[in-house]
Amino acid sequence: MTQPAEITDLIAQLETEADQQRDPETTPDVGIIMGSDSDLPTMEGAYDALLALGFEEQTDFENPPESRFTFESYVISAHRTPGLMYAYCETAADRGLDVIIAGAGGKSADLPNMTASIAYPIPVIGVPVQEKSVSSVIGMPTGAPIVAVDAGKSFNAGLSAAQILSREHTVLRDRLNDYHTDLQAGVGTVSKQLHDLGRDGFKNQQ
Ligand code: RP5
Repeated sequence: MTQPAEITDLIAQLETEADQQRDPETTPDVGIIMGSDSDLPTMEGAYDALLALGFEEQTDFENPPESRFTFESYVISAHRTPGLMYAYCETAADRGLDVIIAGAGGKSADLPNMTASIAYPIPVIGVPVQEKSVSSVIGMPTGAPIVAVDAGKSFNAGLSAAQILSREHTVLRDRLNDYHTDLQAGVGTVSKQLHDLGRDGFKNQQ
C-alpha cells in the first residue's frame, strides 16, 4: 500500500508522540475521530459536551491547554486511510488516551468498530453519523465490544466519555452532577410555566 507524505507524516508524528512517555496530565484524555471532515457538523456535539464540562481541545503536543481535561480530534477513514487508523489505534494507549469517540457515516461505517478492535481495551464510543450507519456501528460480535449512541447523538458520546473518566476523577463526577441538576432545573421551569400559564399562555410567552 503506497501512502502519501500527508499520511506518513501523521503516522510518524503519532508514533513519535507514543514514545515520549509524557505526563498523562498533559496528554489528551479523549480522542475524537471521524471518517471525513463532512462528519464534523454531526460530531460537533461531542466537542460541545466536553467543552461544557470544562475540557479544552489540545491542538499542540508540546503546549497543552491549561485545563486538566483535554481532547484531540482527527479525520481518519477506515476505508481510505487504513494505515493511519492502525497507527492512531495502536498508539492511543501510549499517547495517554482513555476514551475514543469515533464517528462515521454511510452504510458501511467501519471506523468505530475497527477502532474498538485495534485500540482494545480502550473504550470506544461509536457515533453513527447517519441513520443508515446505525447497524454497522452497533453490530459488533460478542467479545469485541463497542458502546454506541444513536444516529447523530454525538453530544451524548461526549457525556459518556466524561462519565467513563469520572470513575477516576471526582471533579468530573461533580461537573456531570451539576450538568444533570441544571437539566432538571430546566425541565422544572418549563413544567411550572406550562402548568401555570396553560397551553396558550405558554406558547404566547415563547
Ligand atoms: C464515511 O463516508 C464518512 O464517515 C462520511 O460520513 C462518509 C462520506 O464521506 P465524504 O465522501 O464526505 O468524505 O466514510
